[in-house]
Amino acid sequence: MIGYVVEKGVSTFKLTKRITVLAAKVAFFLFLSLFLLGLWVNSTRVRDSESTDNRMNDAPSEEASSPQDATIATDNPPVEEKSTPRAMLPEEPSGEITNSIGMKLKLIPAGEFQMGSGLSAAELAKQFGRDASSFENEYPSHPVRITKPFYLGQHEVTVEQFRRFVSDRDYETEAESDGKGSYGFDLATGEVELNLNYTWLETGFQQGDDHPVVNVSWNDAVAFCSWLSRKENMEYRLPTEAEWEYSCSSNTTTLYQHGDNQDELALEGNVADRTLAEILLKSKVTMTGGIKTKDDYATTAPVGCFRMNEFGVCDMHGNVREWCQDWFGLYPNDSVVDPTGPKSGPVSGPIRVFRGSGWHGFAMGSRSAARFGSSPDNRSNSIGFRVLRSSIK
Ligand SMILES: [Ca+2]
Ligand SMILES: [Ca+2]
Repeated sequence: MIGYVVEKGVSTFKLTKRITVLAAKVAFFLFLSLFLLGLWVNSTRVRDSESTDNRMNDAPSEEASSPQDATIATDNPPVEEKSTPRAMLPEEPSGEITNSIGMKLKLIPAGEFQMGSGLSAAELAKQFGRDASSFENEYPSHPVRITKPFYLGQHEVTVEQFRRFVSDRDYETEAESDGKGSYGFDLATGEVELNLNYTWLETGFQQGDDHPVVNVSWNDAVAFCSWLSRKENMEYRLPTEAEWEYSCSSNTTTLYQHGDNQDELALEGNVADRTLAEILLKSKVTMTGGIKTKDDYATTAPVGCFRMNEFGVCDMHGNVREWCQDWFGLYPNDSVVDPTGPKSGPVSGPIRVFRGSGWHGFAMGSRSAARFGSSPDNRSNSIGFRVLRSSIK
């Protein structure tokens, strides 16, 4: 009985166990089926999602011309990249750039130099046969630090470049607008004449489009810079006197960028030379100064005819004199950083600086340290300008 019961109990136990095992298998199968079904549904959703994203991302490039797709693209913009927009990146300084009017500009590095004459006024007076007082405004020689690189026009502003400004702005130079005209030069007579008919378009001598513009006042030059600044959304201006001398001397301490021999100016600057002297022999005028060598130009030369200096700029010593930004003032006694000159003109009258010599200037005035000044509304057939552009926008 016990055995039966036991047997029966065993039998009952075995039956119960089989049912339990079977139920477990069914449950496991159902669980596995549900699990696999779940995986499949989730996978399908992911695929649908990826497919939709691809369509959204592809739409602008594939159907950019479709207004409808353009709207879709706008409503569902692609994920924004975290990179900085290109326009916001700082501009990489380049050794040379060409601007929107074809003007080449050279990158002038930051640095230090000794501004003013390195020779005493007595030594200069002896060398050039002048009174020492002719050089007194070049002292004291003082250290100047230029802290930022800048772009400087490789050449003086040309007639063609100035014409673009005049045409675009419908601009009238001061020589045209104030009824006084400017200065012309007649090679046949050797005479310089102030005449209403003389303007930047008429100088009395032949000028091509690639010659430096002259008969422009300081005010005209500043107006040109303002026009170019607005046109390119960059800062253009006249160089300060310190920036000009730093660029002209270009790491040299001699009178000229090539050395101290004035007759070698013929290699790197158009000044009053034997070419002009020989032509004037036929006129009533006799030229008593000027270099003994020939630079082959009696009046203005096309810009860039002469060799460039160490900074890559041309015609700093000659061709035309160049307006600078500063009011004319006395030099400081101590070292200065990025000087901009006096805040106003001197007591003797408002005078703006111009630097370098020109086609009828003598070697004395071609020196890197030589200084000149004139009223900002003055104009001359030997004064032009070049521009400076900040290196970073
Ligand atoms: Ca010359
Ligand atoms: Ca010049």
